[in-house]
Amino acid sequence: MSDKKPHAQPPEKLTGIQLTEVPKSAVGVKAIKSALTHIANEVGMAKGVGLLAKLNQKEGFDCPGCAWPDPDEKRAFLAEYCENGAKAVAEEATKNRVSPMFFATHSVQEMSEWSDYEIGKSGRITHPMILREGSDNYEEISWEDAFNLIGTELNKLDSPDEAIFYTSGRTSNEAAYLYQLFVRQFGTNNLPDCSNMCHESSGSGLSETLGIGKGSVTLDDFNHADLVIVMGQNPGTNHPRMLTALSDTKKHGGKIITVNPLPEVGLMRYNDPQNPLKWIGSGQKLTDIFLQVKINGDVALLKIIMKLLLEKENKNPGTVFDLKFIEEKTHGFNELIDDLNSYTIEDLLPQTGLSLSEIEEAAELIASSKKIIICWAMGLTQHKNAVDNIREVVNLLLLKGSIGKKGAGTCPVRGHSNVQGDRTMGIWEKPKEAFLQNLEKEFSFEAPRKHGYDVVAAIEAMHARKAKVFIGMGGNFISATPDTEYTAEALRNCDLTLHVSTKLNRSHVVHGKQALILPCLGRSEKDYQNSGEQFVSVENSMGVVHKSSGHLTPLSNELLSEPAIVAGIAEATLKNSKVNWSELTTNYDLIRNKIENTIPGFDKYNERIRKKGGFYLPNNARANDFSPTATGKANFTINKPSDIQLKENQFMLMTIRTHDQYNTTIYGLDDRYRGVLNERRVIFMNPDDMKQQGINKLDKVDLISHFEGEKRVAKGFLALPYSIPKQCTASYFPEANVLVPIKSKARISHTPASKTVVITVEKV
Ligand SMILES: Nc1nc2c(c(=O)[nH]1)N[C@H]1C(S)=C(S)[C@@H](COP(=O)(O)OP(=O)(O)OC[C@H]3O[C@@H](n4cnc5c(=O)[nH]c(N)nc54)[C@H](O)[C@@H]3O)O[C@H]1N2
Ligand SMILES: Nc1nc2c(c(=O)[nH]1)N[C@H]1C(S)=C(S)[C@@H](COP(=O)(O)OP(=O)(O)OC[C@H]3O[C@@H](n4cnc5c(=O)[nH]c(N)nc54)[C@H](O)[C@@H]3O)O[C@H]1N2
Ligand SMILES: [Mo]
Repeated sequence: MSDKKPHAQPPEKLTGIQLTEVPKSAVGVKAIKSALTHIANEVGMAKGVGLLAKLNQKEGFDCPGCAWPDPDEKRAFLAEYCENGAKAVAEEATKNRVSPMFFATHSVQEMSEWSDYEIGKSGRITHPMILREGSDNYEEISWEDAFNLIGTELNKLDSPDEAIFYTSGRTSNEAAYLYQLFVRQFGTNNLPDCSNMCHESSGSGLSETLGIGKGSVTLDDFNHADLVIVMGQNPGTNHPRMLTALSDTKKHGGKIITVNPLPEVGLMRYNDPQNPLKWIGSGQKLTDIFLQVKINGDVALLKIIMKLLLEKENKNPGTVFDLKFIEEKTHGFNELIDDLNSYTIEDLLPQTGLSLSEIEEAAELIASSKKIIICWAMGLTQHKNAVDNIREVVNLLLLKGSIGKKGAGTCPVRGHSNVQGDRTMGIWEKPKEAFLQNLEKEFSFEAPRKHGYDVVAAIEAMHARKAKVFIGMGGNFISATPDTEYTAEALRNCDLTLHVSTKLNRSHVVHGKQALILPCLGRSEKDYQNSGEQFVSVENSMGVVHKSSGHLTPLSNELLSEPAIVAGIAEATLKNSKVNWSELTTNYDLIRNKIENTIPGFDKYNERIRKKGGFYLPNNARANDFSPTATGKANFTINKPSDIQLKENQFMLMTIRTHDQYNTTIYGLDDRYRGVLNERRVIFMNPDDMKQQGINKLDKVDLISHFEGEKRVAKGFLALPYSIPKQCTASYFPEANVLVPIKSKARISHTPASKTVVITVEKV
């Protein structure tokens, strides 16, 4: 093998940018055209349309796109999908195949020189593959040999804590449950997951304040809200079906405030995809008040809003705050008021980049609204003070009594389609004692108590050779994680890296001494086990657990389901397990029975999961009960604005998604809603900042991140003037991940701070 190491970063090559006007509204004809083009190219039209008809229907399969819920009642035939859901399905059902012949033809080094787009478009993996030590090409391996090799490597470790078991968020409840059970029987809680990089800050902030780490609203609440505030989220791209819910809020007379450094098109105007008469034209206005906040200015903004509300409340007591709710249900109100009084608006204002009059207008609307929903995603959760962001959101809702009642509450909008379910199933490095005890009782073993590594700690452990085997249940670890070069060293330090995957990705080429790829069935495919055809279940962003049944014939006879793969690994590894792994996977009802016996909320799981639309899990915050918190009440908390000080010529960089990607899977090279076509290596900048730096439109620049005296460089980006606050910039994930320092993470949740990267921009 050559000394050259396979590339962990996408190549620096530019692809030929074209700029267009930023569209005025989202969805509409272009979205439908784009969806159909992806379907036609990847899957073929006839099969593709059949697939879409099954998507998110009560008898169909769950969209692998996002975790936005389906309507409880009416579901339009052929309409519960969106442009990006169609792209997600097209990616999975693609005609392209990565076969043993493909691997024989393309070395690991060669594939690492391709862009993520090219890697992904190679297609679905058809056979289990192994990269042997010293070899530059993957070769076929039997399932049995693969399982035995894994068992041998795991049992060779000095301690079970030397293995890392990562999970991405597409894994079904059934597979996730078996996986965590196997890992705990093996003897570790090293179960980091994509959630650590995603909504962990929401979980941390919400559990402490409201006693549940999940959101409290249901889809129907959007029909009853006076006001929906959307913070740090781009639903037009990442949760397109949410636009229907926002549109419903408007239809019922509610208002929308958007808080975002970018005027994301989808939030501004929208054409209803389910009403063809409305596909053309300028669409419906969604956002009533747009607060173009500076990156990481949210705590400062929320504090100003709460100070303005306090002023109004003091003038007319009982008209702004819900005093009865505060008195009966909450803890720490006086401390919050003292904290608010310790700040002045003048001190806070510069962090927001907004004028006081803009904030006053928003505060007025909040003051007069009784039922408020606050939605958020990565714009709030990926900062050093991300947990503060979430807790400050909760403070505002509590002041208004906007929780635990119809039309009001918390709405952290989840990403991966089953990321919430995976956590419910025990994919967590910090399991609760009661959960472990239930497992022990049901399966007669001693579960480990020591907390495991989260994503950042896992990378550091592999880097230090404290962990030597990496197993990924889905996902694309090298491209999703921060500090690409550091993480690559960590993975290369491993004795074995193993990925259970559907499609080829960069993590397959940045590998340990030996590497395995185990190909699995996708959501859209039928899953046959000994007792016949199986279905799986998933939990959406609003805590509804429902069924998902594949529709397509599996692309290769060699694929196994995720539960079957876990069972295979478990049997080859565990010598004294009392679990009959292969029997459990003959019929997933048996796994669901075990879930019912060990996890609260799943009574009569097998019966209720067969009901159309599934069932809601219990949710104390929704039920206006905060007894699970430490104080037994909903807690007000004291939070800190950003403490990042930019030096002269420094900028804040947020790493975001284009309209044409699913995390690290690149569907295409366009970001249509931001007017950028055929190029991903761009940086959006404020036009005045560009002038000041002497940077012209489309100049080539290098991005250099600065953290505790360390520098990291991403080369060759095109500068684009854009509507973004001063000193704020944006670039795309995963190209910019190399700039995110491993140690730059949120307090408490440890989520990488991928939205607050301090950079300088240097003209090449
Ligand atoms: N098509 C598609 N769908 C997806 C995904 C995908 O990649 N593609 N990914 C899925 C996953 S896993 C997730 S987690 C979600 C992600 O969904 P989003 O969170 O919507 O995704 P991002 O692109 O990270 O966008 C973050 C948004 O926050 C804003 N923002 C950034 N920093 C700040 C800040 O400091 N304050 C405020 N107020 N706003 C800020 C950005 O301008 C941007 O609009 O989407 C899920 N759905
Ligand atoms: N800089 C920066 N970094 C980020 C983010 C950011 O905003 N900025 N966002 C973060 C967030 S929110 C998240 S959630 C993570 C995402 O991190 P991951 O979940 O690790 O990444 P994905 O790109 O979603 O994983 C895609 C891969 O999953 C595999 N796959 C797809 N479907 C299936 C399936 O059904 N089963 C199995 N076994 N495998 C499957 C395919 O092989 C595909 O290549 O990235 C994080 N990283
Ligand atoms: Mo995510």
